Amino acid sequence: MSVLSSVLALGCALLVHQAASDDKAVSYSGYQVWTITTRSNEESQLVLNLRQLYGLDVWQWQEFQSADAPTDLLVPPQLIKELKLKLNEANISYVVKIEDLQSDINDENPKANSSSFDTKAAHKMDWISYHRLDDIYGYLNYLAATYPNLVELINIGTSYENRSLYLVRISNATAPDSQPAVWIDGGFHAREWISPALATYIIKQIVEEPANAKLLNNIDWYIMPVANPDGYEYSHVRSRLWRKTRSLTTSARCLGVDPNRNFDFKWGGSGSSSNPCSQVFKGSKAFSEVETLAYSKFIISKSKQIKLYLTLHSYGQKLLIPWGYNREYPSNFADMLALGNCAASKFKIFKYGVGNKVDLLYRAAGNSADWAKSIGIDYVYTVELPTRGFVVPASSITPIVQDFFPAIDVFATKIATLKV
Ligand code: 0X9
Ligand code: ZN
Repeated sequence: MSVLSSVLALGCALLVHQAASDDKAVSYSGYQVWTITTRSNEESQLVLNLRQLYGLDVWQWQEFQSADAPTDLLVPPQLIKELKLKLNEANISYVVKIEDLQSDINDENPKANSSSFDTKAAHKMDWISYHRLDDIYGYLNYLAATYPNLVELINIGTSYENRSLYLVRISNATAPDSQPAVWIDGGFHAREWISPALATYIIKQIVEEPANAKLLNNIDWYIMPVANPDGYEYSHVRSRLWRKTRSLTTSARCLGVDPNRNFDFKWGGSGSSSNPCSQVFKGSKAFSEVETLAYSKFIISKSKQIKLYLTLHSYGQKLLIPWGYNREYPSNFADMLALGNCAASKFKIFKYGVGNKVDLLYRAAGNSADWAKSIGIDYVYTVELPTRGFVVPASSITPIVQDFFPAIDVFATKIATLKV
């Protein structure tokens, strides 16, 4: 094992985060996010050592790029002084990206619940605020009831904490499973609130905007806006930075599995951890989580049809192509890259990087997109949306989702030509 990979393994294993007491939300008062820019392998190594030493939550980093590679770190108030000193000593530059995370959290969602005052509205969904699961499911229900010939609400199972796992099928086909299909999900990682917002926006555009009717020609859409509902709700009411599921583990202190390390392809490899307290905990076995198991069973049941798989995450402004377990490329990589570049060329406000997951980020064995590719889906992408962190003012939702939507047309045009 190289020095780098042994440090990485340790770094992942030692990640710590705040636990919420039963009734109170976790406070991030005084917490900062720093962007550290390393200019050499030595500097990257030092930052990795610091991550490991202090058990820091890393929000974003690149494993194999040393030149000017930014790392975003969450710095607890009690470590600010010491870490500053360490970085200054090593002559490593950094900027404070977020001065006080709690004030960002307080300002993030000012209109929350405001639409619920309108008791006559058929649903409470909009794209000027982040919504709780009830509002999102209420909207899916509303669509299924209002457009019964187009939208079917599908319950694929129940979460660990007993919430329904819902997705919608949008199709105007008369014969079932006769045409190519697109899969889109959001809300894998609980704290990445922009992703359910985009998934629901895409649903709205396809179902409710007559100008987009062409997207229904020859394509079935399967869209699951909240793949990890327990984590999503927990991130709303208890701990804004929650990422994982909420299942019990062998550690009484640390709950939850990273759903994006829990899939049955190269499960347990690099970039995942066997420590339940880690943010990238792989779980006790592949598909240990009821959510990932139900999700995988449904996708397998449609695997002949599904030609495009998009899993929406934040953040990083990137369109990522498998494999992610190792620095390797599937046989149709060039084809996926060409389509990805074509889709990304539609973005006007945000410039996305398009490329292999490990080249642009890091290794992450057991991730869902690798699994989707491994079962034979042709075009597979992980989207890292263009936010500046996990906590993003709700006023940013509209520009981000509107900028993204034209890419859907590019993907659809390609997929509609494929044979089932
Ligand atoms: O680490 C992840 O699961 C994804 N990033 S996130 O910040 N949304 O958690 C990235 C998964 C992409 N796959 C690889 N980098 N291998
Ligand atoms: Zn994510």
